[in-house]
Amino acid sequence: MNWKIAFMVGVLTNMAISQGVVINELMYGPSGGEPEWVELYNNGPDSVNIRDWTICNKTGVRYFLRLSDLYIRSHSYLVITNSNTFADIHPEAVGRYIIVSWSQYFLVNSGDTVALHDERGTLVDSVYYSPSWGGTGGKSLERKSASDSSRSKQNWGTSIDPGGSTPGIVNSLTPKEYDLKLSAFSAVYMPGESKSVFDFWVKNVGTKTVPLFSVNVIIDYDSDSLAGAGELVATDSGRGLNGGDSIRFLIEKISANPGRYNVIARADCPFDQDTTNNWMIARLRFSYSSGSIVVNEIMYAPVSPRPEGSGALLPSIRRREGTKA
Ligand SMILES: [Ca+2]
Ligand SMILES: [Ca+2]
Repeated sequence: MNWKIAFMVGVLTNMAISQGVVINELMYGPSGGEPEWVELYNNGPDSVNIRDWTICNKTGVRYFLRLSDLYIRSHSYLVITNSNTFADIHPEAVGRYIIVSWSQYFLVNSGDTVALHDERGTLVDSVYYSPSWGGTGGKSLERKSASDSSRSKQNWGTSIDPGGSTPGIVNSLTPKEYDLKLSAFSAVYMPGESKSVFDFWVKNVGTKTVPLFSVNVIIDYDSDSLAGAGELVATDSGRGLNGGDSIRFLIEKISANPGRYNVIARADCPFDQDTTNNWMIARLRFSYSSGSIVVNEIMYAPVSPRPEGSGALLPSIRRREGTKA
């Protein structure tokens, strides 16, 4: 079965420990024939065997998750539901869920308890939710931080995922660890100097420092919205961008083809967890005030206070010595 492949590869040498598994997301009020489900997340460093673990609601009736070995790998998810119709609605979660034969209405919509016990009957995690926490309107109730308390209302909320829930994947309310974002972009062509100037900001909206990333400027000469041969006109890179910080790139390109084209600026980091916000499009504008406009300096302006010139954040931006009158 698919889930065995997904959860057992390479983890058989680990001891079963209960630390780290949390109740991470609840679909207690589904719509459109979707079954109720509970998402578990292993927040610990080791794989966890959930053999003989149980789940219960406020009735206290415990349902076994699994009577044989089943490992949840570190930083992985497992969804528990009671019907395979779950896979019809969430095909993306196939291989990340198991069936537990709880009653049709396991999670009461007006509020309930969900508790997880290990094979010795020790409580692993529990949640006492109510609709005031979120999770109504056919959307799931998501935990924001696996490390913060499962019993704090502030740590939960309604999923903001476009699909209304995130079974088997990171929660939409959980701050991403690695997420670069293009936050502003303009492109100007100056015929008098036969050059284009691309001016854009990259912001780290994740929580962790991005050690290295690249930026690319693409002029879409043939208007197919793709980076074709010869359309990548400039590249650069940045280092050590802390969470919450921004950095400005000011790149000049001599002899870029004049014309009215769309220009794409893009930031690339191999472990970016949301690449939908990594690029922006600008229209290449013309400026005829040659000689009066000067690109003079790079501005590096982190949002959070830090000493300038600390060395962690100096990208190789092309700079031009200005001749401002
Ligand atoms: Ca999720
Ligand atoms: Ca991103």
